[in-house]
Amino acid sequence: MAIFAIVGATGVVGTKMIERLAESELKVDKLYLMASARSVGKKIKFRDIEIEVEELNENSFDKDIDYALFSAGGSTSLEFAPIAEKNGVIVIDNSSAWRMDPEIDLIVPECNKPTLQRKIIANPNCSTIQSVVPLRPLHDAFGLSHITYTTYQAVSGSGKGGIDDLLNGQEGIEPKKYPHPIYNNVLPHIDVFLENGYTKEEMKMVNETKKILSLDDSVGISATCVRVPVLNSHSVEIDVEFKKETTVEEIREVLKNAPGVILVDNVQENEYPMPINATGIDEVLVGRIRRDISRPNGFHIWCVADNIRKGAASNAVQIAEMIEASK
Ligand code: 2RA
Repeated sequence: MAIFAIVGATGVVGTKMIERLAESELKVDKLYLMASARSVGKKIKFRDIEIEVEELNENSFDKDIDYALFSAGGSTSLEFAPIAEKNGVIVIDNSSAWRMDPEIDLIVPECNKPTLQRKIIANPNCSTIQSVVPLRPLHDAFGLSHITYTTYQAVSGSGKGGIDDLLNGQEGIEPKKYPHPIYNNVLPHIDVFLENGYTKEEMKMVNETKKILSLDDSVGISATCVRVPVLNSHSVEIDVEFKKETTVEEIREVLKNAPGVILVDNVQENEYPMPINATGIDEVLVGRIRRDISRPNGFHIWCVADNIRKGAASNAVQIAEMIEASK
């Protein structure tokens, strides 16, 4: 039995957190829904009850809350997660604010376990989560030596603004969220550009992968992140090199038995992972596994996952499920 709060309850991810928590087998004694002042009073259904959204403020965590799932942006997390933590709440935070703090656990339940050194746990970036789920067992089996990611990210990753830009773009309406139209277009630009020429999203993939899989600096990682005109579910091409020699068959065998992975790899029947098949499920779909023809021990792996479920809401709920199961 546990008492939950969802902070940012009316956003795209917050709404999915409510839905995913309702699906969970967790016993939820009570759920508080918190958001900014403009959503106060809104009623949202959770299981068979209606809950009124309340305003998030510094007294919100005076109540007896066990877990607070945050998806309200970095500045809200920086301000309110420590207040919740001080009140004994386990915070599972979907923003990037805490992810690279050395005292903070960055958790994908299929890959690593929280130490709970602090009561704030970070939920990784969506495209990182779906990539490390298949990479964890492959690293354990063959040892990663190099990774190059190329992503094809859906507009739902930008929240309602991204979805609106794609749908409005079909009607010829100018974009508001993105600097260019996303309808009938592709943007090699996610989050802000940094001094090294990479975007923040690309560096999130690099740094978070290292932290989650405890990789040392001998493992080179690079990423190119691209926004595509797809409503939901991100696709990632993982170009990977292993330390140990292996084969496509051995990689398939590992992934067939990997937690959180569904192998969809039968090109003779045109079967491979696609966003339309990943949306609505928590598993990461993996396929198109092939040996790189240009170098030894290099392979290509295509993976697709629902960025709002496994890439955000479901991963957060699974972290709570993991902690509850360990009690
Ligand atoms: C995106 N990674 O897809 C972000 C969402 N966290 O833009």
